[in-house]
Amino acid sequence: MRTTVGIVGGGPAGLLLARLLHQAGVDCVVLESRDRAYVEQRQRAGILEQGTVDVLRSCGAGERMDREGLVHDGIELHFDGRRHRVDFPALTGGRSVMVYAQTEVVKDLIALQSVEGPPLLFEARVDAVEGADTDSPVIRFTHSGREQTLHCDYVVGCDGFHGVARHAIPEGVRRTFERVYPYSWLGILADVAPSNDELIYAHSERGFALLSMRSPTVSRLYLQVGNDTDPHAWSDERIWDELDARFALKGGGWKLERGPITSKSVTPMRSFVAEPMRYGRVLLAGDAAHIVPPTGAKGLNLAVADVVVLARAFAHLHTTGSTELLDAYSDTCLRRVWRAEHFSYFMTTTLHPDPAQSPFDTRLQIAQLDRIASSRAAATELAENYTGLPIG
Ligand code: RFL
Ligand code: PHB
Repeated sequence: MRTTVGIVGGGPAGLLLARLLHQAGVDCVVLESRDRAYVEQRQRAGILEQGTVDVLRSCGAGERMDREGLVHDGIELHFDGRRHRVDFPALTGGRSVMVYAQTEVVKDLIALQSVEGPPLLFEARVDAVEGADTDSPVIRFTHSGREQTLHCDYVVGCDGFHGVARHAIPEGVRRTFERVYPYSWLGILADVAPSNDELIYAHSERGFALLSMRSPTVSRLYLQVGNDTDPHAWSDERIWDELDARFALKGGGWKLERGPITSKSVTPMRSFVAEPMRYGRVLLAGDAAHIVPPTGAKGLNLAVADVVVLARAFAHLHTTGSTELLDAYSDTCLRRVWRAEHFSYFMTTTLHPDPAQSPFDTRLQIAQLDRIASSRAAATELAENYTGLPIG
């Protein structure tokens, strides 16, 4: 088997890259280790930046998103028993975000690809990427119990944080930067209408809580918990009681509605960057190259920005024969990646009490949140980052 661009991983990064390359007339093949149902049901991100929405629309994957997605013009912050709304369009010259789950983006991209191509193989586990520093790197994978080889002009690793492609970059070349946080998120899905029209990010001395949603009838909520928490050690009642306590406002005025909980899971929080994002003819995109803690809602959006830059670079190579944009790929992406790393770190450390922190640290967090609530400049900084900086 031979192709121009071999794509390892059929998550949002791999699927969108395949779509953009297909439209640019560049051959590619996607190899995904899991089956289709698993990939379509993996619960993850919920917030699409304006730029992500624009890309999905322009590549023909925006029809259901525009019908079912919910445009959000702001978020609420709860802290010190108070609430404050951050108005995105007013602070950013009209930008907003869309609530449309990653599961739905993935379903839409797979549906398009299964009709129009390019080839997408499920249950094709990549074992190794070899020859990054040659003109023809190869992907070794196992499909239907048979070991196979895909010869490529370029390989793109879109295989997430636990993928294998990153290891094609030699140890001596690769630098990694990492921070692990002393808390995790317990996430639930509940069959109940969201109790607020917009997301609520809540700081409290009991820990962080987030109210999000998947649809007008399904709520998605998160609680800060200790690392290594067993989600099933938390009864439904304990989860709702704890959410109530963390969202509580002085003087009341807002109520969290309860409903049947249909899923519980725990996600650790990590910041991670691998540099460079390219070595020879192997390139990395999305979570394969960088992870952010989910508090800034940036992970999926960064993956989309990477593949937009990459697809442009391959299209440029295809039409002009020049590798100029490919050569600039890593530097172009890393600038945006580090901005998002900083924002995600800022949101995380401002909103989560560290279990080891002192009352002094808690007062500093409240002072920072109060600054966002009282200064247009501070609120604008949050709104610009949250709605997303321009791609490329
Ligand atoms: P993915 O989605 O991990 O996809 C990688 C794919 O590669 C496959 N794979 C392999 N295939 C073949 N051979 C191998 N050896 C392979 N190894 C792995 C995997 O099966 C998988 O299908 O990475 P990608 O495409 O880079 O996409 C990144 C996003 O999934 C991720 O950044 C976001 O989900 C992060 N994230 C959020 N991002 C946002 O932008 N907004 C949010 O609101 C948001 N909320 C979240 C999140 C992530 C969360 N979790 C669970 C980590 C909330 C949570 C709770
Ligand atoms: C989600 O809906 O899953 C979600 C929303 C905002 C975040 C993280 C996750 O910051």
